Amino acid sequence: MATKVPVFNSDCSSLLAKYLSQQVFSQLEDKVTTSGYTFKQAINSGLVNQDSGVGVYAGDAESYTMFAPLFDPIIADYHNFNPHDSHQSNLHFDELFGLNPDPTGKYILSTRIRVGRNIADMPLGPALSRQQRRTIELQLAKTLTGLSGELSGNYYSLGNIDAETRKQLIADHFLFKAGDRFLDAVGLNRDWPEGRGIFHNLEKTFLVWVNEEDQLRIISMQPGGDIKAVFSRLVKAVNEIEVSVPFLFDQRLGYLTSCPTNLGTALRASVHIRLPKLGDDLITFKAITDHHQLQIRGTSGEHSVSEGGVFDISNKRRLGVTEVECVQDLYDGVVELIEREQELAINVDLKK
Ligand code: ADP
Ligand code: ILO
Repeated sequence: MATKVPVFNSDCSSLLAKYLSQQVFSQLEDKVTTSGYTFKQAINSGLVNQDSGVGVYAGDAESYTMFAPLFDPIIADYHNFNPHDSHQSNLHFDELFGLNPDPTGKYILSTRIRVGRNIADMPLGPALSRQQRRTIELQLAKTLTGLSGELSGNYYSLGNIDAETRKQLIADHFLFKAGDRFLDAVGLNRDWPEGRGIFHNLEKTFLVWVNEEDQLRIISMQPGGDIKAVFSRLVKAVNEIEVSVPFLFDQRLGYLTSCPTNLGTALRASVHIRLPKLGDDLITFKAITDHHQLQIRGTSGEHSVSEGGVFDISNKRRLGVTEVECVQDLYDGVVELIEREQELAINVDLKK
């Protein structure tokens, strides 16, 4: 007799719960990829964490084909991308329209753009062995410390960073947190902290996270709202790293990442922006972010809350759109958010 499909809590709204039918579960429950990643591992995070938005992770490139009866509808739903759509890349930052949506610096505290990357011919993080993770760390530390000019910096293995410095790096938004329960449930925290680390230049405007959710998170960030400057530094870094590190890429799905939300461009362009009035008018706030396909996160990243009226606003779609379009979405949305925030502030003043 077929095993019964897992039951979700009544308030669970993950894409896993939406698309894991009895038929899909029966079709996939015993499947294992060649790197030994099982379907049960792929769905475990969403079962353990019923507050997941998505709930699944891939363990390797093959997960995206073998588990397609579940993954394809999740990808289509999240990215508005259908199985026959194709993905195009465009990293020509000069094609971005607009420079700084907040030239006086009243609203935008900082801008950050990151891409996720993984290494060709390697499993993704959830299925990596301890030895593979160590090999990747060594390879990346060597490549990154060979960069020059504005990109030159040092690599710090997580285990060698003292607790105080680590805490400060996280508080300053430069370093990933430990113990993420979503990653934990898919085995992404195995052997922690071994094999993980951070590379950064002196100014901390260019950073690379090694072996967190993806093998590389390439990050460009700086105070203020000069989105184009941040984007151009990111493109430069990605192009230089790619010369020595072949990235895992798929014709249909673009850059492959362990979480399906990051497929395609794997790019998240965000601003930390102070919007106290819109923060008190969530209906208007959400209407604008939905219109521009933007996501609202808290001040300390995903699954965190907003502090002092500061929000993390970023592009939601990453697949089936180019890198330039992802960043343009952020730019256009931020312009409208600032206009609306100003109008709300004037209305409040008039009522006084
Ligand atoms: P990711 O960007 O990798 O999807 P998170 O949402 O966890 O992951 O964010 C990682 C870190 O980057 C967090 O500390 C978050 O506050 C910080 N961050 C994101 N956007 C910005 C920004 N525009 N300015 C400063 N820090 C940011
Ligand atoms: N698995 C989590 C996170 C999804 C998207 N975020 C990241 C960091 N990939 C969830 O389903 O909510």
